[in-house]
Amino acid sequence: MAQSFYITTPIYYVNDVPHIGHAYTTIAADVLARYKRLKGYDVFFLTGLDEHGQKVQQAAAKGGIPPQAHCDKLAPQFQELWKRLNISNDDFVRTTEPRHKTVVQRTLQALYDKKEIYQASYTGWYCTFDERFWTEKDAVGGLCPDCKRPLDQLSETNYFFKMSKYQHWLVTYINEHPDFIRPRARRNEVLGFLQKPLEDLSISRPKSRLSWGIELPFDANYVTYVWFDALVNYISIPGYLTDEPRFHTWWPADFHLIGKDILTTHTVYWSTMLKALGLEPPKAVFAHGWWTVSGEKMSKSRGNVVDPNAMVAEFGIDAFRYFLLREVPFGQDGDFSREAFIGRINSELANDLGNLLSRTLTMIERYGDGKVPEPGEPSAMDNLLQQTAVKLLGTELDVHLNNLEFNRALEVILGLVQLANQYIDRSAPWNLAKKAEDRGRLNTVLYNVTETLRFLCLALAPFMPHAAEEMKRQLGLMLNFSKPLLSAEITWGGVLPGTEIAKGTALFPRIDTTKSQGESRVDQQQPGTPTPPMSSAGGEGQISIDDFRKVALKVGLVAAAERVPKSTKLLKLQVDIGTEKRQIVAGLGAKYSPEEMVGKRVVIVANLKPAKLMGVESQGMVLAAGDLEVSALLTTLEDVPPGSTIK
Ligand code: ME8
Repeated sequence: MAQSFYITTPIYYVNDVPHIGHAYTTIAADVLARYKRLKGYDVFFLTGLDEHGQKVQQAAAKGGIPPQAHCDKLAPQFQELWKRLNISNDDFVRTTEPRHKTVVQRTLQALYDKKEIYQASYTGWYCTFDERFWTEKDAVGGLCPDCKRPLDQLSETNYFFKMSKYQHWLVTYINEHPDFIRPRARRNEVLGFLQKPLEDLSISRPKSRLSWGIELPFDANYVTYVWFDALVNYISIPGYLTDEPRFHTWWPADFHLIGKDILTTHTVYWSTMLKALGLEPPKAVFAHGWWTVSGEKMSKSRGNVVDPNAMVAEFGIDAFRYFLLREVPFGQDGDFSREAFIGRINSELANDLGNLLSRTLTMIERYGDGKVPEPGEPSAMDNLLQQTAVKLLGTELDVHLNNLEFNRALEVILGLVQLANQYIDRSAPWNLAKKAEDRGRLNTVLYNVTETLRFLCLALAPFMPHAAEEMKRQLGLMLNFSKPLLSAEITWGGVLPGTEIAKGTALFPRIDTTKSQGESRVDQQQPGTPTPPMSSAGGEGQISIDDFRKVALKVGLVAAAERVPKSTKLLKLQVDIGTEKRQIVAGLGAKYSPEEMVGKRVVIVANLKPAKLMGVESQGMVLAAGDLEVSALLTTLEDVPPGSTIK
């Protein structure tokens, strides 16, 4: 029986639509899953959604719909995106499904019966706005570290999991299993965290405070803490307590891939929960780094959230998959910028890989009558190409992918692409074609590059499944990327002479950088001036849809307004944009009084660089009609919630 390989991603909160961060972890897991299938493993690749808890309840309330309806509305956005990105997950969990909820309740009951869970009263610092407790240490000055509002001392009775009693066991386990928490720096971080006493974990929330969750089986006044519910997905879906034989084929999981933000929950909470249940921890938890966007933290309020759908629509699925894993070593933080993305596509995918395929096919058409020729005796140069290709599929890819070094794996693949291009340049087939006595050599060269491309197809298939299929089709190859690789397939000489090629369109067309460079910068405008924020980009004063998308327009609700001292025109507004309050200085004072402005819905540019106007900071711009003087404020026809996107 084939060896099993069980890989998971975090289950993402359905508090908003998916973004590049979610796509990143999911694509990485997909590459590993595809690779392991090629290597003959039985793979179970699980992803899904975390649908309970406060964040989701709040998001639903904001949209004015019940939580389940909210989840049902957002879930397809994740499922469709994964389909679009060619994610090959074997299952998709939604934590509101009965198959998951039942297991959570049975797990809780089992722990309760084993006296691993007890009830106790807890007194702590509570933030009513954020609906959460803070520890004494966090509650500096009696203020919420998140929203800076005053905290209240609150007593609440809850259920606690006896996490503290597993502290010693966990430290020993981590020390004895160096590959359990990866990369190494994250392991040290967890060990550092475990130097302080570990507290018991509150695993319930009173329904009076939070109702959207799985009811505790032993007390109907409470719902389960969202993490105690979510983490269980990793065992509920493969069959824990419902299909034990199946469960044991998959558990312990080979990899939980996560972002570094959820390291403690996955290593400390989860391992101790499993220990209490008498189950083994996962074999490895790998925490990757964090993506910023053009040097800034990605956030809704900054309006710089990268939408994978938009990226794919503009640059293609495989270019997106490639860029994310190529740009940054997995485990380290990375920065996303269009410039870097376009740079990679143009140099590595269009110039190197795409060009290798297209020139090879052109030469086979021209010098081989559209058929792969029969090779002759190899030269030293041929041997180098052959050995490099064989080493890539035979060992290098395996080493790098088992270490989750996606960028190194792509580096060696690209190394082979570049070597093949140099091989063509040095062999100069266009010169060989001129003399009849060089015909044999010409055939050998054409065969060798085609064979190299076959190796590249196989190596690239986990990363860029569509491009690999297309390469295969154009080269006329018989390969099946969803079946385990046969040893004959990773042996040099797999392409059959006489194979008919079918040259098609370019694999990765070059992106026209002159168009992208022509984008206008929006941050040079003065906030508060009612002139349109865009300067023209093209010769005709036109901008592309992409230029326009750079401007994050939002609906804001004016919560307070006052005049800026010594100014007749400037008003200082406090504008609620859903996720936060912004102070915006606007040149509306000649037309509107501060009193008239309060309670108005306004249209604001939310991603404008903050600027000072008469010494007062302005964090955005309010839009109004008018040329030199404001003639009318822009607002919305209906009373939509603050923070609504305008597009
Ligand atoms: O934490 N860069 O869900 P979540 C890289 N439901 N990765 C990012 C990222 C960024 N800027 N932003 C998000 C939760 N991610 C819980 C998980 S699991 C039992 C429960 C990715 O929607 C990364 O994988 O906040 C991170 O760990 C995850 O999304 C958090 O997703």
